[in-house]
Amino acid sequence: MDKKEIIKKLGAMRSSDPCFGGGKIVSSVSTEPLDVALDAWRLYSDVNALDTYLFSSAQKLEKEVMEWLAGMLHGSHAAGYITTGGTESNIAALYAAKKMYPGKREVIVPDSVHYSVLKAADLMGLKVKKTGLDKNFRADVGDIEKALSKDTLAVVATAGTASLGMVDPVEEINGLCGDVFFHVDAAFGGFILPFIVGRVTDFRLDNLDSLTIDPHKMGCAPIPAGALLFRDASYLKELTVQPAYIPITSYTLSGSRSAGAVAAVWATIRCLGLEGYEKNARECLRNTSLLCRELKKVSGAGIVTEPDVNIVGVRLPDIEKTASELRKRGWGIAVNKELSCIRFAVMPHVTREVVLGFIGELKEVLN
Ligand code: 0PR
Repeated sequence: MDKKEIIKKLGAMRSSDPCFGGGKIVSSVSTEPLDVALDAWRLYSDVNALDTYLFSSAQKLEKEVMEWLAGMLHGSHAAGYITTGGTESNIAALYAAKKMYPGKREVIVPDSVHYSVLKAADLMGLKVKKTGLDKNFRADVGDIEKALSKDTLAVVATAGTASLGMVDPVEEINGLCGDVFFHVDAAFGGFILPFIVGRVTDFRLDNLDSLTIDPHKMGCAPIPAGALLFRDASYLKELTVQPAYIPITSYTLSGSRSAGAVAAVWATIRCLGLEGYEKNARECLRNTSLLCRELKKVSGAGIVTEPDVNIVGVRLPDIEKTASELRKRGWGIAVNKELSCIRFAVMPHVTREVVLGFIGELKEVLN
């Protein structure tokens, strides 16, 4: 095939699926990446971030990204690396915990934990102790306290749950974690919570060991780009391997890593800056409140609970049928079978107009 034909074919394939710019994808926690990030990616597309002895500029970019994230998360000594996403970060966090406390085997997780944490425990042969949620779907702290034992390796809390956008009471959980590894999964909430006054979900928590935050979600970077931060660099030492045949020191879970992803995150952060992220967060939270308010006015519809961040569990009458009608109208939505609601993520491409458009079409479908 010649090059033009290849691209034409790909263009046709791609256009058969929806795009974020169209606004109607409301079930996804991704968004449209910036052009500058795609240019940055191309510049580093042939670079393996693992080969630090060859490509020191990629290492420098990654260091700068981590310093920037550490600054936003109040981790004056925090250190970490760019991963492929929340799943890898959560696995690597528990791997570090296991290395640090080799004799312990139990991981305490509230019911709303992301399935990647269960995957991580399974991979490492750790025992999962599930704990309950309160009436607002946040972790029940009393339950966690009861579950702690001399065999507890780690406690995982979530700052922005995947289904309902809830933030576990991490300050109280922090108080229980003096002797155990404490990981916060802020894969989704990490770029929103720093801008909500009064919320402390970062390294100001004195027992916090590690934190997941995903540039490829509210960080607006192209996929794949997650990040894992530890309280300080000593945790990375636990993970370090030094192969004899090549002069690298690797503490990452993956071997070869895309420096394109690193450059794209660097470019996105440089372009948006803290101010850009704050503006995004405010706008997304404003549109989340608008969505919740408007839903309550639609007969038979509503929300599962008031969310802490910009993910809403939307209740609809006759959910499967209503969801199917909305899909026919081009809405990219996903039904949460467990809670009988749809997961609505109010991402930056989900503007005020999109929210009001959704409400308008929902009313038409229900009439
Ligand atoms: N932790 C939390 C709190 C998450 O929400 C997610 C992502 C992860 C960890 C795992 O992150 P990665 O997907 O980057 O490994 N949760 C999304 C979800 O389950 C994954 C996703 C992403 C699903 C885009 C759909 C989608 O369109 O909703």
